[in-house]
Amino acid sequence: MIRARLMTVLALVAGGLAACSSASPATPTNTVSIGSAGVHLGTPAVVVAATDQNTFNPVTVTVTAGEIVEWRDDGSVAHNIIFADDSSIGDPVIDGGGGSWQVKFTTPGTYQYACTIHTGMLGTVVVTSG
Ligand SMILES: [Cu+2]
Repeated sequence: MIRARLMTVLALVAGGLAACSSASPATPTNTVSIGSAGVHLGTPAVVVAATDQNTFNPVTVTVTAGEIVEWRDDGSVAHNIIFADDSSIGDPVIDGGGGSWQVKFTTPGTYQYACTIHTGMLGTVVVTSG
């Protein structure tokens, strides 16, 4: 009985490790629709504030594949959004005073991004399969 339980635990651990090692790094290439500044794709599932304190708030957001994330800058400092795995899809500038930008994420994964204007201004979008 004890041995059977131990085997179950080991199997769960092994399964967890296998799931981790098989996950390839998420790359945004060809997985998103990009709205240029001021052009909206639709109603966002979540809005991330780019703040005058040089933070993204919330730092990490989770959406379901197909949903839209909007970045919005209601402060006075301009920011940008550059994705770690593909800088070509980023937005060069989101102006303060209500500037915004949207991305529709269509592929599950973890997408890390940064504002390259401000060192350490980082954020993550987690896209689940729903
Ligand atoms: Cu910034």
